[in-house]
Amino acid sequence: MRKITDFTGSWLFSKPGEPQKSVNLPHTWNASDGQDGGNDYWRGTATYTKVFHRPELEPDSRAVLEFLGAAMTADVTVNGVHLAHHEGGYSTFRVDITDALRDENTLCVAVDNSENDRVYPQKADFTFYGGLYRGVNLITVPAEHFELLRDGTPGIFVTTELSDDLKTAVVKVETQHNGDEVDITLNCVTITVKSHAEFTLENPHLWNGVDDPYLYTVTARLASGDEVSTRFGIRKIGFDPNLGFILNKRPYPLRGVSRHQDREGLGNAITVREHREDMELIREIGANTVRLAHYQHAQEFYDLCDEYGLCVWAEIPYITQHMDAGRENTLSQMRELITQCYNHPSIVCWGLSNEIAVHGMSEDLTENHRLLNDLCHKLDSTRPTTMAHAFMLDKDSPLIDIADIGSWNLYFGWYLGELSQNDSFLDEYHAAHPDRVIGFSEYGADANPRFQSPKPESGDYTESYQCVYHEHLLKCIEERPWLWATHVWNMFDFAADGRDEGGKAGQNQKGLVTFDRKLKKDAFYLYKAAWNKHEPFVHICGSRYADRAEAVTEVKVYSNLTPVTLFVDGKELDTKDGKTVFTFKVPLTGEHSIEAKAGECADRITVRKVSEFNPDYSFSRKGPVANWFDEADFDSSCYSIRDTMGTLMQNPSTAAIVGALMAKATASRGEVAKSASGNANLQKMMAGMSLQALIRQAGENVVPPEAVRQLNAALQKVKK
Ligand code: GCB
Repeated sequence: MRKITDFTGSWLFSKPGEPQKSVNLPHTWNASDGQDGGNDYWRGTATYTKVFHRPELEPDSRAVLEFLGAAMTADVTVNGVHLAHHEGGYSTFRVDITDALRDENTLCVAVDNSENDRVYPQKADFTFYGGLYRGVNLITVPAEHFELLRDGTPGIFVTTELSDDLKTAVVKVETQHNGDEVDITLNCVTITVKSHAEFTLENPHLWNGVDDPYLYTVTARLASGDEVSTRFGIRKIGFDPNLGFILNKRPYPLRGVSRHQDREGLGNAITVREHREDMELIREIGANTVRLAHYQHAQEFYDLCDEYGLCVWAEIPYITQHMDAGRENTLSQMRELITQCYNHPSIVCWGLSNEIAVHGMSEDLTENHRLLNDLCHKLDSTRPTTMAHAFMLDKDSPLIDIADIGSWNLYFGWYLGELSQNDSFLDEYHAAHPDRVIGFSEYGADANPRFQSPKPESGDYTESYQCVYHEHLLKCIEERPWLWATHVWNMFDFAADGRDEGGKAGQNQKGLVTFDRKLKKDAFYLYKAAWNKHEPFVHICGSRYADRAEAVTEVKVYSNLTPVTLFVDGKELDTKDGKTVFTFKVPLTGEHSIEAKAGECADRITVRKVSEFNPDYSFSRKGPVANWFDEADFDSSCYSIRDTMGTLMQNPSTAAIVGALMAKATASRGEVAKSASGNANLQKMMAGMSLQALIRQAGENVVPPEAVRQLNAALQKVKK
């Protein structure tokens, strides 16, 4: 019989330069990243040691260790014998340790998250935690058993084929084992075969997304008693350039969010509790899809997606920068992802890479994608491949045609450009490529809920601008049902060690929910109002914007009900009909209680009239950024940062000044700055923007206020 022993307890952890300590798994040595600006972001090799007795084994039984996540590479040694080396921090791998066992055993796992040139990810906007951050199990199986070692296989694979009228399903079950025959059981029918069985189901109960995510279970059993089982779903998926995503023959636009797995204080060492909590929040917002970025997530999470009917974009961390030495690693991470996740009905596509061409194209990069794409098709003929492209990728790049369907990461209205450019980009691309299936794989804006503004602007990190941004983007995606999937970047704030901006070091704050999952930002309720059809609610934005200097303030209400009535100090102010967003103007005289009511639901905030804007609400006003200049700094007969990039690049002197700035920005941060130098599309777009707007969007850490002042002074020396 198969026996699984939990190996998460009683490990000794040792990291160079620190005394050994006892730890339990899951564990990462980077747990506090994101809270201290990455000062504690140590990357290197640490070891986990565990002593254990020989497990009870029948003759010819095997003992196999299962690692559910060792970031990023691991070397496994038992009693001094090196048994395995694994590269890739997000997948399961298993090691047969039988022949190295003694009565008392010492297991030692050296785990390494240091920089190298072959294991992805090496360059990306998230923290590369190190550690044994998921579970470890000891599995013992009889001599005759299902395969365990090859790519972390489940040993059983289910492929379903559903007839066009959705009335008949053929369920094909394949098993991997070393026995002579196997009993495969589905719906109380058992078929004995060498390894493959087929079942035909009439009127199958379909897996129908969030409406009815029905799951079947199939079990396979060998004469030795070794048994595996898996859940699966019966569904038909389709992708159409004009209709978008199709589930069981009906258009079913995928609208949802992306998720990184980490959590404040825990890093990536999370448990089922955190997975469930994340899923509850994603369900509350009413999403029907989740992009599990930018790597393989825990099996528990794909299981939850199966159970709740979310369609999943699954991907490997082939991201930002192609490495010539990394080809084998992309292939092995993809092989593991597909092998380990094949049976999840929630997964609808395999993501080959993310913004991989931002540092330029190469033969090797293209070839790597072809190989990956072929591998996906070979391992799975039922799901398409996709890629997330950065907006500046050449629209005719040969890369675009490699994957079956495409998707774009667009940040107009945040990193650069205007909100409306999201709409025009998508429309122009759709018109130019009517046969391509197009998705919107990322869009978002950072918000620190401490920051508030009556006049939200791109780049101000306010919760208020995040709302303005997402109101526009929600409309944009609602008007384009042909987008096969859209994913907000991101559902949760996450650790990004390289960042220090918006009042928080080490975090990307594009989440709709904070890193600790304790605070839902106002924009969370915008999507909840648009997508959640089951839980009536009303939400008043700006509860954290209590002190208001304006005489008449705007109060926005998000609700999935209509009409919404606003009461000020108990008196009815106005009632609005509409959908999702309800905007009211409220005159302020002192302290007011503002209440919104819709149906049975109500929400209340308190605001106060103050004489001056409360500087605590502003990130930029803390420093001199908002008041960089007096009018005296601008002589209109000379160049200045108010000129467009196009104008500045035409004059050799000002072009040289701007060129030097771009070089500096490139050195410090930003894919946009990096790729701008060699990218014609991007340069064209930037030509129409003022240098001041570009700098504001790049952020203070890229171009600090003093540098902006010096830059403007230098430009002012050049006569027009
Ligand atoms: C992107 C990346 C993602 C980043 C995001 C951002 O395009 O794909 O990994 O976190 O932008 O917030 O800048």
